Amino acid sequence: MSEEIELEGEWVMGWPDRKRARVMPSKDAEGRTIFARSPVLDLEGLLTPTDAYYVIAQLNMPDPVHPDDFSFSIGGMVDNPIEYTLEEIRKFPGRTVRAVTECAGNDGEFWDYIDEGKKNVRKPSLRDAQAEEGGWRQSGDGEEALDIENILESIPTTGLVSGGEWTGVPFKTVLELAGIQEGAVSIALHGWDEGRPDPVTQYLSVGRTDFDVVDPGIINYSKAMPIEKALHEDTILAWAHNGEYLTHVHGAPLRLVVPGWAGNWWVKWIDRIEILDHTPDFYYQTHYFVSGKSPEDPNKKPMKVLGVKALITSPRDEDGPIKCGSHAITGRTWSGEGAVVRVEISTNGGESWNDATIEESNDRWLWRRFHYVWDVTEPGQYKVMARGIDEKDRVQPTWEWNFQRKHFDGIVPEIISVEKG
Ligand SMILES: Nc1nc2c(c(=O)[nH]1)N[C@H]1C(S)=C(S)[C@@H](COP(=O)(O)O)O[C@H]1N2
Ligand SMILES: [Mo]
Repeated sequence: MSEEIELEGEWVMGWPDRKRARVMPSKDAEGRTIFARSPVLDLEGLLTPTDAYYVIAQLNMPDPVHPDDFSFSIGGMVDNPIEYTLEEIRKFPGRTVRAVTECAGNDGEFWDYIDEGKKNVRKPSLRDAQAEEGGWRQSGDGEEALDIENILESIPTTGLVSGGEWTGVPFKTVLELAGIQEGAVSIALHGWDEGRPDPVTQYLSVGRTDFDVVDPGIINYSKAMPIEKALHEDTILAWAHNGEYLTHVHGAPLRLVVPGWAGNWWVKWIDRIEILDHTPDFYYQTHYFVSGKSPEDPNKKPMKVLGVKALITSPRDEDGPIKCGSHAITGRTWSGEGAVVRVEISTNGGESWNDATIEESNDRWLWRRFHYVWDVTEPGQYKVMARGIDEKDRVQPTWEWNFQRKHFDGIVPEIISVEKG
Protein backbone atom coordinates (compact mmCIF):
# COMPACT_ATOMS: atom_id res chain seq x y z
CA MET A 1 0.00 0.00 0.00
CA SER A 2 1.24 3.43 -0.78
CA GLU A 3 1.87 5.88 2.02
CA GLU A 4 -0.35 8.35 0.35
CA ILE A 5 -3.96 8.03 1.34
CA GLU A 6 -6.41 9.33 -1.18
CA LEU A 7 -8.18 11.76 1.05
CA GLU A 8 -10.30 14.50 -0.36
CA GLY A 9 -11.48 16.02 2.83
CA GLU A 10 -14.08 13.84 4.49
CA TRP A 11 -14.03 11.15 7.09
CA VAL A 12 -16.72 8.53 7.10
CA MET A 13 -17.11 6.41 10.24
CA GLY A 14 -13.61 7.34 11.27
CA TRP A 15 -11.98 6.53 7.92
CA PRO A 16 -10.62 8.89 5.31
CA ASP A 17 -12.88 9.00 2.31
CA ARG A 18 -13.68 10.94 -0.83
CA LYS A 19 -15.34 14.29 -0.70
CA ARG A 20 -19.12 13.87 -0.75
CA ALA A 21 -21.22 15.96 -3.08
CA ARG A 22 -23.79 18.03 -1.20
CA VAL A 23 -26.22 20.81 -2.03
CA MET A 24 -25.08 24.40 -2.57
CA PRO A 25 -27.35 26.15 -0.09
CA SER A 26 -28.62 29.69 0.27
CA LYS A 27 -29.36 30.48 3.86
CA ASP A 28 -31.53 32.87 5.82
CA ALA A 29 -30.25 35.19 8.57
CA GLU A 30 -30.43 32.32 11.04
CA GLY A 31 -28.29 30.05 8.88
CA ARG A 32 -31.18 27.85 7.77
CA THR A 33 -31.33 26.61 4.19
CA ILE A 34 -34.11 28.13 2.11
CA PHE A 35 -32.87 27.20 -1.36
CA ALA A 36 -30.32 24.73 -2.63
CA ARG A 37 -28.94 23.45 -5.90
CA SER A 38 -28.03 19.83 -6.41
CA PRO A 39 -24.51 18.90 -7.61
CA VAL A 40 -25.93 16.98 -10.58
CA LEU A 41 -22.55 16.49 -12.27
CA ASP A 42 -20.83 15.06 -9.22
CA LEU A 43 -23.29 12.33 -8.33
CA GLU A 44 -23.33 8.70 -9.37
CA GLY A 45 -26.27 6.34 -9.56
CA LEU A 46 -29.92 7.29 -9.67
CA LEU A 47 -31.00 8.29 -6.18
CA THR A 48 -29.82 11.73 -5.15
CA PRO A 49 -28.79 11.57 -1.48
CA THR A 50 -31.11 13.65 0.67
CA ASP A 51 -28.36 16.10 1.59
CA ALA A 52 -27.65 16.60 -2.11
CA TYR A 53 -31.33 17.00 -3.13
CA TYR A 54 -32.32 20.43 -4.42
CA VAL A 55 -34.58 22.59 -2.24
CA ILE A 56 -37.05 25.31 -3.16
CA ALA A 57 -39.45 27.35 -1.06
CA GLN A 58 -41.29 29.99 -3.06
CA LEU A 59 -42.66 31.77 0.00
CA ASN A 60 -41.21 31.88 3.50
CA MET A 61 -39.97 28.63 4.95
CA PRO A 62 -42.65 27.69 7.47
CA ASP A 63 -42.14 26.60 11.05
CA PRO A 64 -41.83 22.86 11.45
CA VAL A 65 -44.77 20.91 12.88
CA HIS A 66 -44.14 17.88 15.07
CA PRO A 67 -45.46 14.72 13.37
CA ASP A 68 -47.58 13.93 16.46
CA ASP A 69 -49.28 17.31 16.24
CA PHE A 70 -49.84 17.14 12.51
CA SER A 71 -53.17 16.77 10.78
CA PHE A 72 -54.68 17.90 7.51
CA SER A 73 -58.23 18.18 6.26
CA ILE A 74 -60.07 17.08 3.13
CA GLY A 75 -63.19 19.07 2.36
CA GLY A 76 -65.18 20.78 -0.37
CA MET A 77 -67.15 18.64 -2.79
CA VAL A 78 -66.86 15.35 -0.93
CA ASP A 79 -69.39 13.06 0.76
CA ASN A 80 -67.22 12.63 3.85
CA PRO A 81 -65.14 15.64 4.87
CA ILE A 82 -62.42 14.37 7.16
CA GLU A 83 -59.27 15.23 9.06
CA TYR A 84 -56.32 12.84 9.16
CA THR A 85 -53.35 12.55 11.49
CA LEU A 86 -50.09 11.11 10.19
CA GLU A 87 -50.67 7.95 12.20
CA GLU A 88 -54.03 7.45 10.50
CA ILE A 89 -52.56 8.03 7.07
CA ARG A 90 -49.85 5.48 7.74
CA LYS A 91 -52.45 2.77 8.40
CA PHE A 92 -53.42 2.69 4.72
CA PRO A 93 -51.56 0.30 2.40
CA GLY A 94 -48.44 2.15 1.30
CA ARG A 95 -46.78 2.80 -2.01
CA THR A 96 -43.17 3.59 -2.86
CA VAL A 97 -42.33 5.44 -6.05
CA ARG A 98 -38.92 6.42 -7.37
CA ALA A 99 -39.12 9.58 -9.43
CA VAL A 100 -37.24 12.59 -10.70
CA THR A 101 -38.18 15.91 -9.14
CA GLU A 102 -37.40 18.79 -11.48
CA CYS A 103 -38.18 22.44 -10.93
CA ALA A 104 -40.03 24.03 -13.85
CA GLY A 105 -37.29 26.68 -13.93
CA ASN A 106 -34.37 24.25 -14.08
CA ASP A 107 -31.92 25.21 -16.84
CA GLY A 108 -34.09 28.16 -17.90
CA GLU A 109 -31.09 30.18 -19.10
CA PHE A 110 -30.29 27.55 -21.70
CA TRP A 111 -33.32 28.74 -23.71
CA ASP A 112 -31.25 31.78 -24.66
CA TYR A 113 -28.04 29.85 -25.14
CA ILE A 114 -29.49 27.51 -27.77
CA ASP A 115 -31.48 30.27 -29.51
CA GLU A 116 -29.83 30.71 -32.92
CA GLY A 117 -30.95 34.31 -33.01
CA LYS A 118 -29.01 35.19 -29.86
CA LYS A 119 -25.42 34.70 -30.92
CA ASN A 120 -23.66 36.31 -28.00
CA VAL A 121 -25.13 34.43 -25.09
CA ARG A 122 -22.46 32.86 -22.95
CA LYS A 123 -23.10 29.23 -22.06
CA PRO A 124 -24.42 28.91 -18.52
CA SER A 125 -22.00 26.76 -16.56
CA LEU A 126 -23.31 23.87 -14.52
CA ARG A 127 -19.95 23.67 -12.80
CA ASP A 128 -20.05 27.33 -11.76
CA ALA A 129 -23.59 26.93 -10.53
CA GLN A 130 -22.44 23.95 -8.53
CA ALA A 131 -19.51 25.76 -7.02
CA GLU A 132 -21.40 28.90 -6.17
CA GLU A 133 -22.95 29.42 -2.77
CA GLY A 134 -26.11 31.37 -2.42
CA GLY A 135 -27.66 33.35 -5.20
CA TRP A 136 -31.26 33.16 -4.06
CA ARG A 137 -33.23 35.80 -2.29
CA GLN A 138 -36.57 35.54 -0.54
CA SER A 139 -37.95 39.03 -0.99
CA GLY A 140 -37.03 42.24 -2.73
CA ASP A 141 -35.38 44.88 -0.61
CA GLY A 142 -33.84 48.07 -1.92
CA GLU A 143 -33.14 49.46 -5.38
CA GLU A 144 -30.34 47.02 -6.03
CA ALA A 145 -32.67 44.07 -5.63
CA LEU A 146 -34.71 45.26 -8.60
CA ASP A 147 -31.78 45.97 -10.90
CA ILE A 148 -32.31 43.40 -13.66
CA GLU A 149 -28.59 43.09 -14.45
CA ASN A 150 -27.96 42.33 -10.85
CA ILE A 151 -30.77 39.79 -10.80
CA LEU A 152 -29.75 38.01 -13.97
CA GLU A 153 -26.14 37.82 -12.90
CA SER A 154 -26.86 36.49 -9.47
CA ILE A 155 -29.20 33.56 -9.83
CA PRO A 156 -28.30 30.60 -12.03
CA THR A 157 -31.23 28.19 -12.27
CA THR A 158 -29.33 25.02 -13.01
CA GLY A 159 -29.04 22.13 -10.57
CA LEU A 160 -32.73 22.12 -9.73
CA VAL A 161 -33.28 18.44 -10.44
CA SER A 162 -32.83 15.31 -8.33
CA GLY A 163 -33.96 11.68 -8.24
CA GLY A 164 -35.60 10.28 -5.12
CA GLU A 165 -37.46 7.43 -3.54
CA TRP A 166 -40.75 8.46 -1.99
CA THR A 167 -42.88 6.40 0.38
CA GLY A 168 -46.44 7.18 1.31
CA VAL A 169 -50.03 6.31 0.38
CA PRO A 170 -51.69 6.75 -2.99
CA PHE A 171 -53.56 10.06 -3.00
CA LYS A 172 -56.36 8.07 -4.65
CA THR A 173 -56.90 6.04 -1.47
CA VAL A 174 -57.85 9.05 0.64
CA LEU A 175 -59.75 10.80 -2.16
CA GLU A 176 -61.93 7.75 -2.78
CA LEU A 177 -62.72 7.42 0.92
CA ALA A 178 -63.68 11.07 1.02
CA GLY A 179 -66.00 10.43 -1.94
CA ILE A 180 -65.54 12.99 -4.69
CA GLN A 181 -68.90 14.40 -5.78
CA GLU A 182 -70.21 14.76 -9.29
CA GLY A 183 -69.10 17.94 -11.01
CA ALA A 184 -65.76 18.26 -9.23
CA VAL A 185 -62.85 19.17 -11.51
CA SER A 186 -59.89 20.11 -9.41
CA ILE A 187 -58.21 19.32 -6.13
CA ALA A 188 -56.74 22.26 -4.29
CA LEU A 189 -53.80 21.57 -2.02
CA HIS A 190 -52.63 24.25 0.39
CA GLY A 191 -49.30 24.27 2.18
CA TRP A 192 -49.16 26.04 5.53
CA ASP A 193 -46.15 28.08 4.41
CA GLU A 194 -47.06 31.68 3.67
CA GLY A 195 -45.61 34.83 2.23
CA ARG A 196 -45.92 37.40 -0.49
CA PRO A 197 -44.63 36.19 -3.85
CA ASP A 198 -41.45 38.00 -4.81
CA PRO A 199 -41.94 39.81 -8.16
CA VAL A 200 -38.20 39.46 -8.73
CA THR A 201 -38.74 35.74 -9.30
CA GLN A 202 -40.96 36.66 -12.27
CA TYR A 203 -38.56 39.33 -13.56
CA LEU A 204 -35.80 36.79 -13.42
CA SER A 205 -37.68 34.12 -15.31
CA VAL A 206 -38.98 36.51 -17.97
CA GLY A 207 -35.64 38.36 -18.24
CA ARG A 208 -37.08 41.87 -17.98
CA THR A 209 -38.85 44.12 -15.49
CA ASP A 210 -41.11 46.24 -17.72
CA PHE A 211 -44.37 44.44 -17.07
CA ASP A 212 -46.91 44.20 -14.27
CA VAL A 213 -46.71 41.29 -11.88
CA VAL A 214 -49.92 40.42 -10.07
CA ASP A 215 -49.58 40.99 -6.34
CA PRO A 216 -51.87 38.55 -4.49
CA GLY A 217 -50.70 39.81 -1.07
CA ILE A 218 -49.81 37.30 1.60
CA ILE A 219 -50.87 33.81 0.53
CA ASN A 220 -50.27 30.16 1.25
CA TYR A 221 -48.59 28.01 -1.37
CA SER A 222 -51.58 26.53 -3.22
CA LYS A 223 -52.05 24.44 -6.35
CA ALA A 224 -55.20 23.05 -7.97
CA MET A 225 -54.59 19.69 -9.59
CA PRO A 226 -56.86 18.19 -12.24
CA ILE A 227 -58.65 15.18 -10.74
CA GLU A 228 -57.29 12.61 -13.22
CA LYS A 229 -53.68 13.22 -12.19
CA ALA A 230 -54.59 13.25 -8.50
CA LEU A 231 -56.16 9.80 -8.99
CA HIS A 232 -53.12 8.38 -10.82
CA GLU A 233 -51.79 5.37 -8.88
CA ASP A 234 -48.31 6.90 -8.63
CA THR A 235 -49.43 10.26 -7.23
CA ILE A 236 -48.79 9.80 -3.53
CA LEU A 237 -48.91 11.58 -0.19
CA ALA A 238 -45.40 10.87 1.07
CA TRP A 239 -43.90 10.92 4.57
CA ALA A 240 -40.60 9.28 3.69
CA HIS A 241 -37.81 10.20 1.30
CA ASN A 242 -34.83 8.03 0.40
CA GLY A 243 -35.57 5.54 3.16
CA GLU A 244 -35.94 8.05 5.99
CA TYR A 245 -38.70 10.28 7.32
CA LEU A 246 -39.20 13.36 5.22
CA THR A 247 -37.03 16.30 6.27
CA HIS A 248 -38.48 19.73 6.96
CA VAL A 249 -37.09 21.41 3.84
CA HIS A 250 -38.70 18.72 1.68
CA GLY A 251 -42.16 19.20 3.22
CA ALA A 252 -42.40 17.15 6.44
CA PRO A 253 -44.50 15.58 7.75
CA LEU A 254 -46.44 15.07 4.50
CA ARG A 255 -46.03 16.22 0.90
CA LEU A 256 -47.47 15.39 -2.47
CA VAL A 257 -45.37 13.47 -5.02
CA VAL A 258 -46.47 13.89 -8.63
CA PRO A 259 -44.23 11.80 -10.92
CA GLY A 260 -43.78 13.35 -14.35
CA TRP A 261 -45.04 16.79 -13.43
CA ALA A 262 -42.81 19.75 -12.57
CA GLY A 263 -41.73 20.24 -8.96
CA ASN A 264 -44.20 23.04 -8.26
CA TRP A 265 -47.05 20.47 -8.22
CA TRP A 266 -45.35 18.52 -5.46
CA VAL A 267 -46.97 20.53 -2.64
CA LYS A 268 -45.01 20.42 0.60
CA TRP A 269 -46.21 20.97 4.21
CA ILE A 270 -49.78 19.89 3.35
CA ASP A 271 -52.37 21.62 5.46
CA ARG A 272 -55.69 21.55 3.63
CA ILE A 273 -57.15 19.77 0.64
CA GLU A 274 -60.33 20.99 -1.05
CA ILE A 275 -62.25 19.41 -3.89
CA LEU A 276 -63.63 22.10 -6.22
CA ASP A 277 -65.93 22.46 -9.22
CA HIS A 278 -63.58 24.99 -10.82
CA THR A 279 -59.89 25.82 -11.09
CA PRO A 280 -59.16 28.76 -8.81
CA ASP A 281 -57.01 31.76 -9.59
CA PHE A 282 -54.06 30.76 -7.41
CA TYR A 283 -50.89 32.75 -7.98
CA TYR A 284 -48.81 29.63 -8.60
CA GLN A 285 -51.53 28.20 -10.86
CA THR A 286 -52.54 31.00 -13.20
CA HIS A 287 -49.82 33.66 -12.85
CA TYR A 288 -46.61 31.74 -12.35
CA PHE A 289 -45.59 28.39 -13.88
CA VAL A 290 -47.73 29.23 -16.90
CA SER A 291 -46.94 29.05 -20.61
CA GLY A 292 -47.59 31.89 -23.02
CA LYS A 293 -45.86 34.17 -25.50
CA SER A 294 -45.50 37.17 -23.19
CA PRO A 295 -46.69 38.53 -19.85
CA GLU A 296 -49.58 40.11 -21.76
CA ASP A 297 -50.65 36.86 -23.47
CA PRO A 298 -54.35 36.30 -22.62
CA ASN A 299 -54.01 32.52 -23.16
CA LYS A 300 -51.58 31.67 -20.41
CA LYS A 301 -51.90 28.02 -19.36
CA PRO A 302 -50.65 26.13 -16.30
CA MET A 303 -47.64 23.99 -17.19
CA LYS A 304 -47.66 20.41 -15.99
CA VAL A 305 -45.80 17.57 -17.71
CA LEU A 306 -42.04 17.73 -17.99
CA GLY A 307 -40.38 17.27 -21.38
CA VAL A 308 -37.71 14.75 -22.34
CA LYS A 309 -34.11 15.38 -21.36
CA ALA A 310 -30.72 13.77 -21.80
CA LEU A 311 -28.04 15.46 -19.73
CA ILE A 312 -24.43 14.72 -20.65
CA THR A 313 -22.46 14.56 -17.41
CA SER A 314 -19.18 13.54 -19.06
CA PRO A 315 -17.30 14.84 -20.97
CA ARG A 316 -18.24 18.47 -20.23
CA ASP A 317 -16.74 21.30 -22.23
CA GLU A 318 -16.25 23.30 -19.04
CA ASP A 319 -13.87 20.59 -17.78
CA GLY A 320 -11.33 21.33 -20.53
CA PRO A 321 -9.82 19.41 -23.46
CA ILE A 322 -9.64 15.63 -23.69
CA LYS A 323 -7.09 13.49 -25.58
CA CYS A 324 -7.59 11.44 -28.75
CA GLY A 325 -8.67 7.95 -27.88
CA SER A 326 -11.67 6.13 -26.56
CA HIS A 327 -14.05 8.03 -24.29
CA ALA A 328 -17.32 7.17 -22.61
CA ILE A 329 -20.04 9.72 -23.17
CA THR A 330 -22.31 9.30 -20.17
CA GLY A 331 -25.24 11.03 -18.60
CA ARG A 332 -28.77 10.76 -17.28
CA THR A 333 -32.07 10.84 -19.12
CA TRP A 334 -35.66 11.35 -17.95
CA SER A 335 -39.11 12.26 -19.23
CA GLY A 336 -42.35 13.56 -17.77
CA GLU A 337 -44.32 10.88 -19.62
CA GLY A 338 -42.50 7.88 -18.18
CA ALA A 339 -39.45 5.96 -19.30
CA VAL A 340 -36.96 7.19 -21.85
CA VAL A 341 -36.51 4.24 -24.21
CA ARG A 342 -33.84 5.61 -26.50
CA VAL A 343 -30.95 8.05 -26.30
CA GLU A 344 -29.09 9.10 -29.42
CA ILE A 345 -25.67 10.67 -29.47
CA SER A 346 -24.16 12.93 -32.09
CA THR A 347 -20.50 13.90 -32.08
CA ASN A 348 -20.80 16.07 -35.19
CA GLY A 349 -23.29 18.71 -34.20
CA GLY A 350 -26.40 16.75 -35.13
CA GLU A 351 -25.43 15.64 -38.65
CA SER A 352 -25.64 11.99 -37.67
CA TRP A 353 -26.90 10.17 -34.59
CA ASN A 354 -26.06 6.81 -33.00
CA ASP A 355 -27.87 4.90 -30.28
CA ALA A 356 -26.44 4.98 -26.77
CA THR A 357 -27.15 2.14 -24.37
CA ILE A 358 -29.55 2.89 -21.53
CA GLU A 359 -29.33 1.07 -18.22
CA GLU A 360 -32.30 -1.17 -17.62
CA SER A 361 -34.65 -0.18 -14.87
CA ASN A 362 -38.19 -0.85 -13.70
CA ASP A 363 -38.65 2.67 -12.42
CA ARG A 364 -40.33 4.53 -15.23
CA TRP A 365 -40.38 7.88 -13.39
CA LEU A 366 -36.75 7.83 -12.38
CA TRP A 367 -33.94 8.96 -14.61
CA ARG A 368 -31.71 6.38 -16.29
CA ARG A 369 -28.02 6.36 -17.09
CA PHE A 370 -26.88 6.28 -20.69
CA HIS A 371 -23.54 5.34 -22.13
CA TYR A 372 -21.84 5.61 -25.51
CA VAL A 373 -18.25 4.84 -26.46
CA TRP A 374 -16.72 7.52 -28.62
CA ASP A 375 -13.52 6.68 -30.48
CA VAL A 376 -11.98 9.93 -31.57
CA THR A 377 -8.79 9.86 -33.64
CA GLU A 378 -8.46 13.41 -34.98
CA PRO A 379 -7.72 16.45 -32.81
CA GLY A 380 -10.27 19.23 -33.20
CA GLN A 381 -13.45 20.70 -31.81
CA TYR A 382 -16.48 18.44 -31.63
CA LYS A 383 -20.07 19.32 -30.94
CA VAL A 384 -21.34 16.47 -28.78
CA MET A 385 -25.09 16.17 -28.29
CA ALA A 386 -27.57 13.76 -26.72
CA ARG A 387 -31.30 13.49 -27.26
CA GLY A 388 -33.88 11.34 -25.53
CA ILE A 389 -36.99 9.63 -26.90
CA ASP A 390 -39.60 8.42 -24.42
CA GLU A 391 -42.09 5.56 -24.31
CA LYS A 392 -44.77 7.89 -25.70
CA ASP A 393 -42.51 8.54 -28.72
CA ARG A 394 -41.83 12.10 -27.68
CA VAL A 395 -38.51 13.26 -29.10
CA GLN A 396 -36.44 15.86 -27.27
CA PRO A 397 -37.06 18.84 -27.39
CA THR A 398 -40.80 18.70 -26.70
CA TRP A 399 -41.37 22.14 -25.18
CA GLU A 400 -41.45 25.44 -27.02
CA TRP A 401 -39.98 28.61 -25.69
CA ASN A 402 -42.39 30.30 -23.30
CA PHE A 403 -42.10 33.72 -21.71
CA GLN A 404 -41.30 32.50 -18.19
CA ARG A 405 -38.68 30.19 -19.72
CA LYS A 406 -39.95 27.10 -17.91
CA HIS A 407 -39.64 23.39 -18.69
CA PHE A 408 -36.43 23.72 -20.70
CA ASP A 409 -35.78 20.47 -22.57
CA GLY A 410 -33.64 21.66 -25.46
CA ILE A 411 -30.55 19.82 -26.66
CA VAL A 412 -27.47 21.48 -25.20
CA PRO A 413 -24.29 20.79 -27.15
CA GLU A 414 -21.00 20.21 -25.37
CA ILE A 415 -18.20 21.76 -27.41
CA ILE A 416 -15.40 19.30 -26.71
CA SER A 417 -11.80 20.13 -27.61
CA VAL A 418 -9.79 17.04 -28.46
CA GLU A 419 -6.00 17.18 -28.39
CA LYS A 420 -3.32 14.82 -29.74
CA GLY A 421 -3.01 11.73 -27.58
N1 LIG B 1 -45.86 24.28 0.23
C1 LIG B 1 -44.96 24.42 -0.77
N2 LIG B 1 -44.75 23.40 -1.61
C2 LIG B 1 -43.85 23.53 -2.62
C3 LIG B 1 -43.15 24.73 -2.82
C4 LIG B 1 -43.39 25.79 -1.92
O1 LIG B 1 -42.81 26.87 -2.04
N3 LIG B 1 -44.31 25.60 -0.89
N4 LIG B 1 -42.26 24.84 -3.88
C5 LIG B 1 -42.51 23.95 -5.02
C6 LIG B 1 -41.45 23.98 -6.03
S1 LIG B 1 -41.41 25.32 -7.07
C7 LIG B 1 -40.61 22.91 -6.22
S2 LIG B 1 -39.54 22.88 -7.53
C8 LIG B 1 -40.63 21.74 -5.30
C9 LIG B 1 -39.26 21.47 -4.74
O2 LIG B 1 -39.27 20.36 -3.89
P1 LIG B 1 -37.99 20.07 -2.98
O3 LIG B 1 -37.62 21.34 -2.26
O4 LIG B 1 -38.38 18.96 -2.07
O5 LIG B 1 -36.89 19.64 -3.93
O6 LIG B 1 -41.54 21.94 -4.22
C10 LIG B 1 -42.75 22.53 -4.58
N5 LIG B 1 -43.66 22.48 -3.46
MO1 LIG C 1 -39.92 24.83 -8.79
